Amino acid sequence: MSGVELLTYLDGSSYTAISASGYGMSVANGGDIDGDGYGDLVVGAPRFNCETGLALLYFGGPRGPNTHPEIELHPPTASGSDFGQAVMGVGDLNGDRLSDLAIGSYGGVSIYYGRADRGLETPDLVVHSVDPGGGIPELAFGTVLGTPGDLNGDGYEDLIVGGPEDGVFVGGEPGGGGSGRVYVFPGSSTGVSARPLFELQKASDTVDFGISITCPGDVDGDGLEDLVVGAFGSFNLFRGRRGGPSLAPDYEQADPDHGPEDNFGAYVN
Ligand SMILES: [Ca+2]
Ligand SMILES: [Ca+2]
Ligand SMILES: [Ca+2]
Repeated sequence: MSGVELLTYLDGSSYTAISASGYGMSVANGGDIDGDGYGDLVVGAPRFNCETGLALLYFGGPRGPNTHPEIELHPPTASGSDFGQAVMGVGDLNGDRLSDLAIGSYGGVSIYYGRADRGLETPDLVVHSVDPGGGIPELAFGTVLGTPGDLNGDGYEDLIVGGPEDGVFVGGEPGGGGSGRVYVFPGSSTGVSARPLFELQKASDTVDFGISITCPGDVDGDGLEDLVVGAFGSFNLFRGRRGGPSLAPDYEQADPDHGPEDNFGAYVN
């Protein structure tokens, strides 16, 4: 079944087929990926083909996006499962004025630098938090992607990736939630590196740190964009800085009246 057929099903009766593919579980403003002046749309279908996953690109135009996707993005080797679990227009990572795209899987994030010719079928690189097979759990690395932001003020947007179930498992076993990890891959004239340059720190008792990530702009007025990371029961603010963002939170807000079970912080935007 192709992505085009997925959309055809939207007009018919096979809702189950769409539901099973997970089409629409993630959607994002891709920015202007091909530089034609129209914003472009990306949609994930992470359950497609037994959770191999798929992402679909719809280019904008004078009458809005086409009803059929122009490009199907399939997971490359070593991208992990559930490709499209997270999709995000991550701004301009390599400074060529074309918006770039990140597609997250369980265990890797595929990076596509925008191209005027729309030749985006193959990612430019797949980033990981650690060397694949390095023995450190990265079960959920890539399942959360931050909105675009330039945290170090060098003019390149930076890639922010969450792995909320990574790290030490709460209760000592998988399934109880992880302490969570968040990584920053700074943009540059050559794009991002295959491994993160920064790992953000959080309080030791945090559960699912990185379950939500957003760059709300410059919240403290110092001219540098800042980062907000949600966890179950709290959110943390990391101020942007020249050379690299704050690695420890500058501000932490816990839900004053409720515990983590109320999911305070599970969504920030
Ligand atoms: Ca466009
Ligand atoms: Ca770019
Ligand atoms: Ca930057």
